Amino acid sequence: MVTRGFSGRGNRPPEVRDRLPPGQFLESGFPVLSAGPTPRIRTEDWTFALKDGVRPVKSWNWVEFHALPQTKMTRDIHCVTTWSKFDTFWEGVLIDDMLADAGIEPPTAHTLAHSYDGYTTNVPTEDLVAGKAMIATRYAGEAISADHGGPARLLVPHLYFWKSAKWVNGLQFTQRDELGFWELRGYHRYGDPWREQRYTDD
Ligand SMILES: Nc1nc2c(c(=O)[nH]1)N[C@H]1C(S)=C(S)[C@@H](COP(=O)(O)O)O[C@H]1N2
Ligand SMILES: [Mo]
Repeated sequence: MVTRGFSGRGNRPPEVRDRLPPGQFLESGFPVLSAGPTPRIRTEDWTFALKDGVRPVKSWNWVEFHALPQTKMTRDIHCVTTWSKFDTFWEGVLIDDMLADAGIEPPTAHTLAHSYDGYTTNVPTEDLVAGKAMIATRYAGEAISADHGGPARLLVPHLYFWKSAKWVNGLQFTQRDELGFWELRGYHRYGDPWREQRYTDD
């Protein structure tokens, strides 16, 4: 009997309670949540593009991307469907290191992430920098599986997990805060789990 009895509601040890945002429960598995079918992208076909509005800034193929500094991150993640998972371990490239390689400072305060399945999600640029977010290519020591967003997914662990776009293939800096797929469908534009910002007006 270690965490089993604590995975639902009720008695939780303080070390679990203090790490669970309001309305969340502790999940030990790793549920898959996708709005549509899983795209299968071969790494030799994969590219990632940075854009300032419509202007291309820089793009990387798989090999070029792996020549960038690689960073490890262990973080708790929180899905708006109320599961949280502790200590998930990711490896990839910090957005900071992509910007450095592109030789730019973030040009705007708003960013829209784009994915191979047409999914988008908006994140304030400041939530992507200063070591807060990465483009992850590995999970738990292995290549990220296609279901979980491989070859590469955005990881913004301090926001609800819908912000962590799977099959990500670009970041676009935008002049205004342009809403993404779920944000246009009633989910909160920011999505802070600690403030329980699930839906538009929360
Ligand atoms: N491209 C893309 N990214 C996505 C989604 C999606 O449908 N397409 N679903 C989001 C949602 S709602 C969640 S909760 C997480 C789920 O990630 P997982 O399937 O690895 O648990 O991915 C997010 N990223
Ligand atoms: Mo979700």
